Amino acid sequence: MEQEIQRIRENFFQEIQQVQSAKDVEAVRVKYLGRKGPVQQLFKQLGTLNPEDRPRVGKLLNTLRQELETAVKEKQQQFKTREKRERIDLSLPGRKPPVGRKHPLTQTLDEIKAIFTAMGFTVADGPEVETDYYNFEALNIPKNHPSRNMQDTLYITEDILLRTHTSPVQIRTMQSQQPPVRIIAPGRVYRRDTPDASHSPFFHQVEGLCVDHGISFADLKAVISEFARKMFGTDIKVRFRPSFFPFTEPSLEYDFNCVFCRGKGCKVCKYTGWMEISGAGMVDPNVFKAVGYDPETITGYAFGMGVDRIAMLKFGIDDIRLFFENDMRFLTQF
Ligand code: 2U9
Repeated sequence: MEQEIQRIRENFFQEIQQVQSAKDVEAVRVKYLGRKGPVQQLFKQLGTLNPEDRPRVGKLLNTLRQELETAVKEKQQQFKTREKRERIDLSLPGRKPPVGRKHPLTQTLDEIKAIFTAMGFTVADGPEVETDYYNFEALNIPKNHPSRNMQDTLYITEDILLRTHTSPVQIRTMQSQQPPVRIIAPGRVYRRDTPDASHSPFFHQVEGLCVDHGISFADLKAVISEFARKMFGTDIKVRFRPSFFPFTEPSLEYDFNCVFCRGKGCKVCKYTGWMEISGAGMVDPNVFKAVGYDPETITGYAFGMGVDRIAMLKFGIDDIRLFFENDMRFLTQF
């Protein structure tokens, strides 16, 4: 019987070392320690031994059963701990939910709005589908002006179109209130353009308008210069050049120092040291007449700027189409 006990011990420990799960451990326990298992069968045979051998063999059998039961318990505990660990490890840090972010154009527009509202402007809004009257006629743009032709403007009907600038918002605002007016009009505008690195059939503008008694060209230059400093840093320089727009007289175009070389000259600014930003001017008297303001008693200035262009300069982006392709590899950089 001693050889049989040793054989059972060796077979059991060989099998228990191979188990891969709590289920395997239970199968080995039932096989060796169950009612029909070899250990139980040997206990039943104790009665057939000589009386003087029974105590010694019984002790050996009890020792065998304890060894096997201890080994089964240890294995069961191992798998219980591992399962628990695999199930929930409360010591792990929480999973941070992905946080969204504002689009670079929205970030830029928010900053432009903050700069101008700090200077006393309010934000005005208006329809993107406009009439020929509000988009051109009221802005002193004559019927035969090139910007009105089908090459540049997206018409819906003969006199309904997608606005080419946010100027109609200024007209609507002046129709709805007497001076003073101090607004910025941000929004999406549409041009019949073939998309390329610097053109898009739709883009984003902010136009400004300030109308009151005694508004001068100096006020316009001051507000544009302050915007440049707030947006691109206090060391930025601004340049004003004569220009022409049907809705302003006199008109100018304004340039900022190149934000990359700060005016020294580089590839981005084509070694001029300057970046063209947009246009502005004193509101043309015909525009005031169109809205019922008296050009003899009030004056005002207006300016425009392309948000996409400002954002491209601010973030160093060289292709306007990147704003609209929703590529998360691009958008998650801002
Ligand atoms: C009213 C009167 C005058 C708005 C102005 C510009 C000059 C200008 C550019 C903005 C980006 C064209 O698309 S763009 O490149 N705009 O250069 N805009 S003056 O003048 C107004 C507006 C409204 C009633």
